[in-house]
Amino acid sequence: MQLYYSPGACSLGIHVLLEEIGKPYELVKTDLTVPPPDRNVTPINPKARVPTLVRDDGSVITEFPAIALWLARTNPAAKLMPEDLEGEVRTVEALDYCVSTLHMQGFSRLFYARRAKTPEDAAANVEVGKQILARGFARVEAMLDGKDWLTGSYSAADSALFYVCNWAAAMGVETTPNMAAHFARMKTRPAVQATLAQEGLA
Ligand SMILES: N[C@@H](CCC(=O)N[C@@H](CS)C(=O)NCC(=O)O)C(=O)O
Repeated sequence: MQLYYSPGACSLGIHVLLEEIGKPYELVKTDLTVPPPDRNVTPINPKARVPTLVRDDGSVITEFPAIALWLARTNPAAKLMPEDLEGEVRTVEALDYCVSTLHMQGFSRLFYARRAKTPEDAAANVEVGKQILARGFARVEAMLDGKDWLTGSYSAADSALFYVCNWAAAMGVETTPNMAAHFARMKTRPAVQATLAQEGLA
């Protein structure tokens, strides 16, 4: 298997899952400052995004939730997803909230503000992103109430929350007490420590 990743990008969460699984895989570094036509991932993923996973048969999976689901289902011993349907649904629900809402609707507005046409547009974009994050963080705070992990036991959803919390820490965006505790808990996991070291983020 090969994971196309960029240090500290959302691919960090999939990298953590690969470390949790413990099977051999190869990391292919992608420079996201290179525009898509020339970006090294483009020939295998026309969306030109990371994470992109190349399976041993050469087939490619894109989109964090799909990659996480496939890794979890093909590596049941790693216990990254409950085996029962209700457990799987709740895990995907929590994971997708981190990816679709916190990342794509929240942090993306902060990242891409630089693409705005005017400084006013950029500021407005950041403001909307921050509002979405504030509402999202409150939701995650409630989801984590009385629990160590998003869905009761450790799962792929926690790796998605981890990359989001890592952005918050790097950008000085305040989270919530339960999120901060979750972030600290994640960093005690050997798989997370190995991932951070491999990406030069330790
Ligand atoms: N919906 C995608 C999002 C992937 C994504 O946004 N990746 C970012 C890095 S965090 C990326 O590759 N950005 C490159 C770009 O926007 O050109 C997923 O779930 O994997």
